[in-house]
Amino acid sequence: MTQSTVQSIEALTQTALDELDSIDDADSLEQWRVRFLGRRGELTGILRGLSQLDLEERRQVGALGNQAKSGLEEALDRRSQEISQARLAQVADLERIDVTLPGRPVATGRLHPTTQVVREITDAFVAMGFSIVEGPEVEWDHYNFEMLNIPQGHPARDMWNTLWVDYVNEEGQRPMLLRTHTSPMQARVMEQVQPPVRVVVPGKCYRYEATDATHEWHFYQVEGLAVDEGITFADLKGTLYEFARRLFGSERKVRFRCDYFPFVEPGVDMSIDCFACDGSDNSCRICRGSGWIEIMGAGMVHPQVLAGVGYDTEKYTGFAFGLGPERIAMLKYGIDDIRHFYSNDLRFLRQF
Ligand code: 2NM
Repeated sequence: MTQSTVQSIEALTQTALDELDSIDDADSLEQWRVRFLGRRGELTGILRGLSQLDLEERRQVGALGNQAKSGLEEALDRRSQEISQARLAQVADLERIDVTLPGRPVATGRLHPTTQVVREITDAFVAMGFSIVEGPEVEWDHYNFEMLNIPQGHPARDMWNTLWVDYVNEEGQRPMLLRTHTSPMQARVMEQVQPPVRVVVPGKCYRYEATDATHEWHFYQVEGLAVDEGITFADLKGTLYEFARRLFGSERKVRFRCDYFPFVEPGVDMSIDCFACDGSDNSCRICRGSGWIEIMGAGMVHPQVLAGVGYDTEKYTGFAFGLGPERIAMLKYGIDDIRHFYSNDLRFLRQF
């Protein structure tokens, strides 16, 4: 009896130690502990049978059993430590950063070339005391045309091929449209505030037009307006000259010629001298040998427009101007087709 109990304790200890060697996770380790050392475990089972032995045998086998038990407990502690150390090493390995690897590039966005040029233009006028205001892209005929001295049936309406909103009022008219220029906002400003007024209005405009290299059906405009007592054509010239030098270089010359816009009188267009050639190159891509590049329209605000917003035309005069930022960007960067701006081709956009 004693002999077989001793043998089974030894065999059990050996089995337990053998199995412990192949355990490498905490869950299996706990199962092992329950199986061999738990209250209903195999070693406990053997030791419980001791009560049937006589006193001397019980003492001997009991001592052996306790020895086996503490041996297994030590082995368990050791294995448990080995397992958690291995686990820590594994985690450290996963988290190790190889600082010699090349970095992953962060893809950054950028401002659209139109936005960049719009800001460059408005910055120039802000520096001269103008404020920036913005208005709605869906407008009333009233602000887009009527208030700007372009009544219904006026032949000048043909200058703007309009996209009308499909809304018909009680009189059977379509009074709503996509603004064809940003000037309706100038009318809104004048309606709201008395002079002095100095504003620039950047924004998107729409025209019902076939597109080609120099025409888009939607495009941006920056328009400006200054109204005060004693404003003259000299103020217009000085302001726009300063603008031209700031955008195209301090050595620029400017030229004004007569032009027609129904909301101004007199109306002009302004050109700068060609920065690509001296005007003698008939094949110059920019000026085609003329030596001049037209960059904007302008004029003295028509008294009819001033009166329309309730200004005292005996007291106040003003000048206004309008230009296309895409055209300015095309000149500055040598872009040959306006359609590049809104085709969303990253090969184009990433160049700016
Ligand atoms: C241009 C050319 C000339 C202009 C006029 C006005 C307003 F509202 F004051 F009458 N706003 N913008 C104007 C004048 C615009 O663009 C080529």
